[in-house]
Amino acid sequence: MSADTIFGKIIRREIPADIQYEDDLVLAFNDVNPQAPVHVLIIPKKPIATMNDIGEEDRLVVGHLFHVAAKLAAEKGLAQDGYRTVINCNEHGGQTVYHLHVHLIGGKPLGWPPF
Ligand code: D5M
Repeated sequence: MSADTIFGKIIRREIPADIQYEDDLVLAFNDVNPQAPVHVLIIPKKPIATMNDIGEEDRLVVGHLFHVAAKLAAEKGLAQDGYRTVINCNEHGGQTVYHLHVHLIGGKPLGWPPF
């Protein structure tokens, strides 16, 4: 379903990352190219390539991605002022790494719309 990506290498600890959270289903680490004071990526350990590849069997892990994002947002003091979660899909969505990931972005007022 999905070729290996740089995020697979992070999961297997073949390359370093600034890890913020880990459990048996997901891993969260700081984005290497942060767009705001807080920019964390939350990924499933299962290598789902894009939004389009989420299956029925992935409902638990996809829900968990957002639960972990909300927990990290609270831990980082973003809950009150607010923050954004984003999943980019394929070329028009601006996806560059083909391993599903939720961007958690915050710590400053964010512009909208994003284009
Ligand atoms: O977002 C892919 C994101 O992944 C982009 O914001 C940069 C980030 N990235 C790429 N390589 C790394 C490593 N090695 N560590 C941390 N973050 C990384 P997309 O939604 O696909 O455009």
